[in-house]
Amino acid sequence: MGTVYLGLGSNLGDRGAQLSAAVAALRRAGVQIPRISSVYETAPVGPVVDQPAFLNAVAELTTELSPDTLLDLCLTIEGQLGRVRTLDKGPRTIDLDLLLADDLVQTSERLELPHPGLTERAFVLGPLLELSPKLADPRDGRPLADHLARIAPTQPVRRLGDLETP
Ligand code: PH2
Ligand code: MG
Ligand code: MG
Repeated sequence: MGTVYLGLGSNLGDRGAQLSAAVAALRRAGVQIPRISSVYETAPVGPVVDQPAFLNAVAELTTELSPDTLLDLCLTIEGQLGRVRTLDKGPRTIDLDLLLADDLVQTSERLELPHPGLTERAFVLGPLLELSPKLADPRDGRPLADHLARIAPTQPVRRLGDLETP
């Protein structure tokens, strides 16, 4: 594997500290993170509307780990940072989602790439395109910027600033 884009989200506790802690834990595990987007504050999207606002960011990862092994690592880090899985799509201390892994298109039971929600979520596309504005969807070649332009009017995101990383 080469470049992976990872979505980070938090809407419980010290949201910024948890995003930073996840980045630190990935680096400790040997994952290289050359670039991280700004942090955005975003209103909840999806079926659970009545939950706190999220902080979201996207990190660019360079790793030789396979997507499945990287997913395992992300799940371990989520657990270490106190994530408790209660309500699906509900509040969480930390959420780490594999968004894109090079041009890989895969559908397996535990991992779909690109992330199935990628083109419908401004809280993902905003920070992702900040890092790499020309990215296209490997499933159909369509620029991801076209999707962001379509959904941005109904999903405002607010750029806060840089993530504090040690
Ligand atoms: N994550 C979800 C559901 N809804 N909304 C925002 N704004 N940010 C998220 O990270 C988020 C969400 C499920 O993973
Ligand atoms: Mg998610
Ligand atoms: Mg997730």
